[in-house]
Amino acid sequence: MLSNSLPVRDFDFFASRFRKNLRIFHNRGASGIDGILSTALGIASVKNNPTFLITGDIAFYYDINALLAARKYAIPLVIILINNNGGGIFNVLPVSKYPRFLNEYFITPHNLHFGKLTKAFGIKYTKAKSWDNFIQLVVESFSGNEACVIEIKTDSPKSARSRKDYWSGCNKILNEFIVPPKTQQNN
Ligand SMILES: Cc1ncc(C[n+]2csc(CCOP(=O)(O)OP(=O)(O)O)c2C)c(N)n1
Ligand SMILES: [Mg+2]
Repeated sequence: MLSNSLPVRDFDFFASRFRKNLRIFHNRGASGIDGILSTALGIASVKNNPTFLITGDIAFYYDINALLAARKYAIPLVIILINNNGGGIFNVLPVSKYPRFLNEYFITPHNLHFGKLTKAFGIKYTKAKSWDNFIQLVVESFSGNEACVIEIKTDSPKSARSRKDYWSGCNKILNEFIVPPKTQQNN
């Protein structure tokens, strides 16, 4: 399952088009970030295949009480928590031009310790130390029979800059291929 905000957008933009055996769920509706974890647990509780949730930190925190159900019913959901310490999406929206309001009212950084929070619910937790380590943790999680959280810490302003560079690089390449239509000459 994909959470709202950047996870669903990034998946849309960057997921491989060649892996067709994935089944994707999401609560699109009005793009709410509430109830994401509960929905994913509901899905994982009735599926036989490994089920993953890719979520941002604020969406995860909104519904963190659902971890109690995860433990009580031993639901084997693998939660991939992308922690950029707030609503990173706002760094790429027009509101990012208003630094006076951006942090306090939109990004809302919290500095929460998700390791401690997750463990307080009795849920297994690991933090990925590198990309290779992340892949290894995901592979290991396949064989688990209970919920677990794999946290990835990211730097939101840095990611916003990488996205900008990526898209301007794409524009540059595309512009080289697009021949502008010839302007009509008046005789
Ligand atoms: C219930 C609800 N409250 C508030 C919002 C407004 N909102 C949209 S994205 C977002 C931040 C989400 O942060 P996170 O889950 O960490 O994802 P990120 O933007 O960092 O990818 C908020 C608060 C919403 N969509 N739904
Ligand atoms: Mg976030």
